[in-house]
Amino acid sequence: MEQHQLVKVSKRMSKVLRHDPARVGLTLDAAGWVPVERFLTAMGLDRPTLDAVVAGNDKQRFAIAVGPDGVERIRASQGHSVPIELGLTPAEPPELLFHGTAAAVLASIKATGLNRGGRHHVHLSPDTGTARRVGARRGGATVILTVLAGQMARDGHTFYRSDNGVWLTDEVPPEYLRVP
Ligand code: HQG
Repeated sequence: MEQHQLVKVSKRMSKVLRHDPARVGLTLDAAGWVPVERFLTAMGLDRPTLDAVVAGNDKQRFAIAVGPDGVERIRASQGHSVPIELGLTPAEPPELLFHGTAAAVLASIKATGLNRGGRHHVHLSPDTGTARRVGARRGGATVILTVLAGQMARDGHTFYRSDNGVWLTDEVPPEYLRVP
């Protein structure tokens, strides 16, 4: 299957596993997992396609794991809006993290900080290149904000790192943002 087709499947999988499992008749367990067999049937996918999407994904968005019951399950590693508990353990962030976004929302972010919106957390990138790619999804001019993550952690804010290396926190108040 060609790369652009795999990207299309990946987007459809993200939609179902993060936001709307019911659209294909699925329910996620409390940690966001669904049995692979059931997922394939509900999505109308074959296993080689699923494996190609999971293995070839530029951001490793999906995780497959075998549970204690021997059943293989899949979930999205981050980005959910449905109420699931990823079960991540708090982690010590690097001193600086980054957030790429649209220049158009800069004034609002300066005023209220970074909010999680419809997702469970604010998503932060470990490097500016990643942040730039995240911000570019919005189209138009992009800005990269620097987040004083080390200082936030010392002040009592909790950080998590998803299985695919995205840093997550509840909010970033404006005083911890350095804006270009
Ligand atoms: C913005 C993708 C105005 C925020 C990415 C962002 C990431 C504010 C948007 C993951 C604001 C939310 C998440 C405020 C935040 N005023 N705008 N006070 N606070 N915003 O998509 O971080 O490719 O929910 O800057 O790579 O862009 O899907 O978050 O622009 O990891 O795997 O509100 O999604 O991953 O947008 O992206 P999003 P995000 P995938």
